[in-house]
Amino acid sequence: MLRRIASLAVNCKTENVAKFELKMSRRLNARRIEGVDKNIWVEFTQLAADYKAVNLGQGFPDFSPPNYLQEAFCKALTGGCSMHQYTRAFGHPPLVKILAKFFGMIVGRQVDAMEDILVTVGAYQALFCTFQALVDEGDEVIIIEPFFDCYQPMVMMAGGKAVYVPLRPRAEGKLLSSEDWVLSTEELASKFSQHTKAIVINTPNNPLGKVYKREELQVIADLCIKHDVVCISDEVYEWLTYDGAEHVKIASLPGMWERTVTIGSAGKSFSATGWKVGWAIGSDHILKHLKTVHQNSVYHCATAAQEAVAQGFQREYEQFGTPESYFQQLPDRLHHKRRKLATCLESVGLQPILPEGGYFMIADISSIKVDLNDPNTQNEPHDYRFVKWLIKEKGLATIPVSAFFSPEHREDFQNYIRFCFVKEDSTLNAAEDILRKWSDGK
Ligand code: IK2
Repeated sequence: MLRRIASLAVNCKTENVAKFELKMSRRLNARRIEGVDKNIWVEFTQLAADYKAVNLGQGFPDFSPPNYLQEAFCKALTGGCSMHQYTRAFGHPPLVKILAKFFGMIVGRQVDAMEDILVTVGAYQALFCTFQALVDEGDEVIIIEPFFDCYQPMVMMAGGKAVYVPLRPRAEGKLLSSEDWVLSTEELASKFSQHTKAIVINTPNNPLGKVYKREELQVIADLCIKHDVVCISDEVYEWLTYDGAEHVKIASLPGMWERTVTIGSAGKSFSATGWKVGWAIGSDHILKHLKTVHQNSVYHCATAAQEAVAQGFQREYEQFGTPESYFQQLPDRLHHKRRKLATCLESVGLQPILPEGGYFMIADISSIKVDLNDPNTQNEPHDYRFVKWLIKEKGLATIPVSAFFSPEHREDFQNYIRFCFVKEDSTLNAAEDILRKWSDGK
């Protein structure tokens, strides 16, 4: 009897679900999310977890933030009632004050803590607020390829049209450094039109590691000024440059502060990606529009995490330019890991492109011959199939680089995969082991 009742209940539930689905089958989803449902991080992070692969895929450190920052978070948590309640909607006052001081020092101008800064849930939300606030139906946004994959769906969801311009290898033959990937000034200029609202740059770049030189930024700045275009500058890896490469903020070039939104991430700055504290900085006449999106969506970010990041920046401000600064220690530590990974890749016949900055290194896989006859992946780009094979057969997770290109140019860039080197040496050693055994045919 009991079993019959249970079975009736299940049938009844199934019928209700079916009816509900039938009723809503006209169109449940909004049109603006069509075509943006696939996400590289969702797909490959899951695959890496399913196969318990050594993970050089997603860009997060597998080590902890500096002790002083962890202590600051613990102190914030025990710091009384206010740390557990809402704080100022556009950014916790101690955080916006120190960000204004810090970035004012770097761009060489007065930054207004209350007007020119918005604290967000990671750089991701800063990007989302920027596109939603500035891009209208029919506006064009120039995106430089390769690009962090979320720019394109965010432009689309705002009703805009992405217009792509690729960084291209400077010359045929061996490409040893991200420095060899350059923009053609003529090609870039040809992309600006009366519909262009904004251009997105990312320096140091994910996935290539390119750090734009002052002269390259000046070309972009001149075009922005000429065509009255906003520059969205994603600088989440700003402290991570190697071999003397200099990170330049485009907002610091003449005439650019007024038209630039600079985006940053405490997650990347302090190796605390799970805290999800980010920001947008720019002139108040732009920032006020981002705040409108923020107040109508997220409104407040986590108070204690902001307090700890504020303490972190306070310490960095005091130690700036000294060996005690984490912004100096982290790139020193990563410099060694970058060399270690490059040497390993070269020794197994993968040609790495040495990044000038950031967390990642891409490598050419065109000389690697493996049997990729998995019928489930036949229609996918070569690098997707290769990465899936590497995860499933060898237990090593990386990311296909064609995911960072537009559909128009994806085909030309199917021979690279991306490795993340912000990992413990033990993780890099485990990856090296896998690659060596594979290359030795074991
Ligand atoms: N902008 C860029 C260029 C990023 O790389 C990221 C984080 N990327 O991490 C995923 C990966 O590439 O493996 C963000 C913005 C977002 O930063 P946040 O974590 O602060 O939201």
